[in-house]
This record gives sequence, C-alpha cells and structure tokens, in this order.
Amino acid sequence: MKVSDLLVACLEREGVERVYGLPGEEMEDLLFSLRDSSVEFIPVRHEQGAAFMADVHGRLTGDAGVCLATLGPGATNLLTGVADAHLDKSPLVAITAQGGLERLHQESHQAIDVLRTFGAVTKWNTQLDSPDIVHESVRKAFKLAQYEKPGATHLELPEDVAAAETKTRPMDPGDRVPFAAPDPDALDRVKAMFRDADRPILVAGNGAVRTHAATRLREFVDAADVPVVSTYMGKGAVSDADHRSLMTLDSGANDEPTRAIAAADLVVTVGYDIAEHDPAAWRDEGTALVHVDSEPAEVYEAYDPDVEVVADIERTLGSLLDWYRDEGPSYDADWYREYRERIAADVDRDPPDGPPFTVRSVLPALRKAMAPEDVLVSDVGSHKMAIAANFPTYEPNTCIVSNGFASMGIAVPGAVAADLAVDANVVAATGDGGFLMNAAEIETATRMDCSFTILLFNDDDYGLISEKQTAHTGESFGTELTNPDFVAFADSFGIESYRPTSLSELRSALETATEDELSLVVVPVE
Ligand SMILES: Cc1ncc(C[n+]2csc(CCOP(=O)(O)OP(=O)(O)O)c2C)c(N)n1
Ligand SMILES: [Mg+2]
Repeated sequence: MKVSDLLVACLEREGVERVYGLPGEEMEDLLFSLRDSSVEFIPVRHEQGAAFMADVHGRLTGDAGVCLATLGPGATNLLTGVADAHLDKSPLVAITAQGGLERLHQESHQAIDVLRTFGAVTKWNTQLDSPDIVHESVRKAFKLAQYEKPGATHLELPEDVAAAETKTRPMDPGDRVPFAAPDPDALDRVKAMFRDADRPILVAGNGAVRTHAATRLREFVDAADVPVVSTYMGKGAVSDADHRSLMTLDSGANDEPTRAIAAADLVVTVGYDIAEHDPAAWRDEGTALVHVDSEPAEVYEAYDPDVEVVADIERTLGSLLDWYRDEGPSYDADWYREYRERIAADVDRDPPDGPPFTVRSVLPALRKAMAPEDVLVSDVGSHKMAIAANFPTYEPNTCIVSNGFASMGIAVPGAVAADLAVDANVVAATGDGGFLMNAAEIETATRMDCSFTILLFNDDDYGLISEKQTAHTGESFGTELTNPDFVAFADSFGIESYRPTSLSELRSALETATEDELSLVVVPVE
C-alpha cells in the first residue's frame, strides 16, 4: 500500500469525515489519496481558515478536527489556528507536507524547520520519516489530541515518504481511554470544606463544557442550591436562565460576578484554565479554594488551591453529587440573590435604538432570533466582551469563544465548521477588524452550501484596543480603519446582506437572516 493511501485509511479508521486544507505541490499523492477515499477534502482560501475550522470542529464534537497545509508558507499560515486549538484545549490534528528527506539537510526551496515551529504550539508532533511509522503516528496524533486536556498535534509528511510503499495497516482506535476516578481523600477534604462554608460558589470553565460534565454540574447546582459563574469558554455549562447562574466572569474587578466571588467563603473551580482569565483579577487570597480539573493547577501565587481534585471532572462532580444528596449541608440562598437580580436587570434592560447601535443593544434581538441550541461563534474584540457579559447562553457549546489564545479571525471560518458539524443554526459575530482577516472564507462557505449568518459590528476601528488605550491614557493611536462597502462586498460573493437602520429593522433582518441562508448583517456601532 502507498503511504499516502495508508495515511488516509488511518484517517478513515479514526472516523474523520472531512479535512480542511490548501494544496501544495508536495502533497500531490496525499490529495489524490483523499480524492479516492470517504474523507471529504475542503479547499480553503487561507491555511489559517483551515486550522480555525478544525479547531471549532474539535471543540464542538470532541473529535479531532483535521487541517492540511503544504510546507513552508502553508505551514506558517496554518500556525495561528493550531496555536488557538492548543491554548483553547480543542482537539486538532494538523498535517503538513514537506520536501523529500534527501533535501532537508541543506538550504532548500520553501524548507524551514516546521517540526520545531509546531513543537511550540502542540502537545506532540513528529515527522513521518519512515513508511512504517505512519500507522502508529496517526493513531498517536489522534489519541493525544483527544485525551484530556485535549489540544493540537502535528504530523509532517515528506513527499518521498508519501509515495513510498508500506506493509503496515491502520490501527484500530478502540475505546477512548477513560480518565481517572477522584481520590477519596481529596474528596473528603472538599466535602469538609463544603460543610464549613456558608456561601460557596462555583466557577465553571472550559473543562466543564468540554468534558460533558455540564449535566452533573447542573444537577449539583440544583441539589446544593449554589450559584455558579462561568468563564467565557464555560458559557452554557449551566443555563443562564437558571436563577443560580451569575453569568460570566469578566476581567475587571467591578463586575457583579467578580463581586459575588469576593463575597463567597468557598470557591470551587470546575475545569478552569488560567490561560483564559488571570485569577489575579478575581482571586481573594483569604477565601478557601478548590480546583476540580483533569490536570493539576498551574503554579501561580494568585491561584493557590487548598485542595486539588485531579480526575475526570464528570466523575468528581458525580461523587460530590451523590454525597450532597445524602448528607450535604444546606445554604441560605439569600446571599447571592442580589447579584443575580442586578445581572438579570442589566441583561433585560431595554436597549437604545440606533444607528449607531452598541453591541450590547443588539444582543437581545440576537438572542431572540436564535434558539437555545443554535450556535454563536464570536470573534475577538470589544464585541466579544459584550457577548460574554450580555448574551445569555442556555446550552453547553452554543457560545464558542476563543479566550485562551484569543485570536481574531476565528468567527467566519469557525462558523463554516460549526455549520457543517451541527444541525442547529449558526451565527458568526465579528468586528470589522477580525472579519476582514478571514472574510475570504465566505467563498468556502458558499462552495460548501453553508447557511450561517455573519453579524458584523462595524466601528471602523480596532475597537477593543482603542478602548483600552483611551482608558489608560485618554487617547488612542494606530487603531482607526476604513472599510469597504460591506453590502457590495457581500453582493460580490453572491450572498444576502442587510444594513438595518433601526432596532425593528435589525430584529427583522436577524429573523430573516438566521432562517436558512448565508448572509451578512452589518450593524454600525459606536
Ligand atoms: C490575530 C490577533 N491580532 C491582534 C489581536 C489584538 N486585538 C485584540 S482585540 C483587537 C481589535 C479587534 O477589532 P475588531 O475586530 O474590529 O473588533 P472590535 O474590538 O472593534 O469589536 C485586537 C487588534 C488579537 N487578539 N488577535
Ligand atoms: Mg471594530
């Protein structure tokens, strides 16, 4: 069997349905092997788009998304999306082609040390430098990418190896390796802390969503009647319709969720990554702290858990739930009610009419146009902060935010992958800056018959940066933009577009746009 055929057979064995990528000469054999397989190859317009698509696919499904690029510039273009999956803990397998082994020891066309470059943004990577290691390497790439905490892995395929013959065959993925059960002693210490506490609070992070622990988390919140704050990436772990949800942790010291954490006497984090939010922004040294996660806590003065329960998060919550239902203490729910009321009042506040609108003023209409199971993919910028704070989320994995690597440009390619991966409607919310980084993927979306809505907040500015500069210095520099006529831009791709001039126009644009078409809704914001 030819190695390129074997590699694709390995992908089929892993259950891969599609590969996002951009061709190059050195992957010719692999492309023809893909053509002759059950795996669909989806050509994109920039390798970064392919990596973001694989990233969001991984995050939504728990199965590694696969992206493919050529050597040199193809690989470096892919890197940002791979790094995003790495720091956002999304399973992703990146494959890059390479020149033949006989030319890699010398200066050579488009050849750079891709292995070393990708080593910095992956859990593991290797060069497929022999035909007989391909089956094991592909299995290992998927096993490590998907194992807690998930992330990116990378395989480099030299073109001469791709064309060589091998007698090896794909390995069977078997069952996913189960994760450890919680340590009974650690659990006993956590139970004692719950007994001693009067005002416990939970912080639900990325891991609470990623590990399918949300159901147990909801049951625990119900049984113990404790409030829960989510991080941006934990949104939807507990429904924001639940009166115990205190919505989303912001970075500032003055927001209500941070105040509620300050008023608590026990904080239990569930699947919390400090890459997402610096705990220094919310951690109060005197308060008891428990870390429930699949990995030990980072060593950091500002995050110093009294107890760490390192195990399968769902099993840890299940054990605590069983104990709680039998003999857990009861708490007075009054202490957190005022925070919930203030947060709910802010979310329900009637927005002012526009234009210009504010991102905040658009969110109630957006929420109304989207069903609870519909998926919002947010880009990065000031719109992301508004979405985190004011877009109530009801189900896990329905508000996709990059907040570990926090790379602009994820929304449009992310929506392509989401649209292909889930049955629900999909909306990509983006700023004008992040939108034009990867807007070319609208062509990929039209070719793939996608039907998502792009909600573009246009402030002609790298808004978050000018906001921060102004807050620090009273002025801003280097952030102002001019933009194309976005309606004409949408038209050139043959997609529908809307430019609402009042809230009622905005509402009807969102209702129509989210029905069943690929469309752009441009909202002028201040
Ligand atoms: C790839 C990348 N480059 C730069 C940044 C730094 N950055 C964060 S937000 C932002 C501005 C985003 O502007 P826009 O997309 O228009 O959104 P807005 O803030 O205006 O809502 C920038 C430049 C980043 N996070 N990612
Ligand atoms: Mg902007």
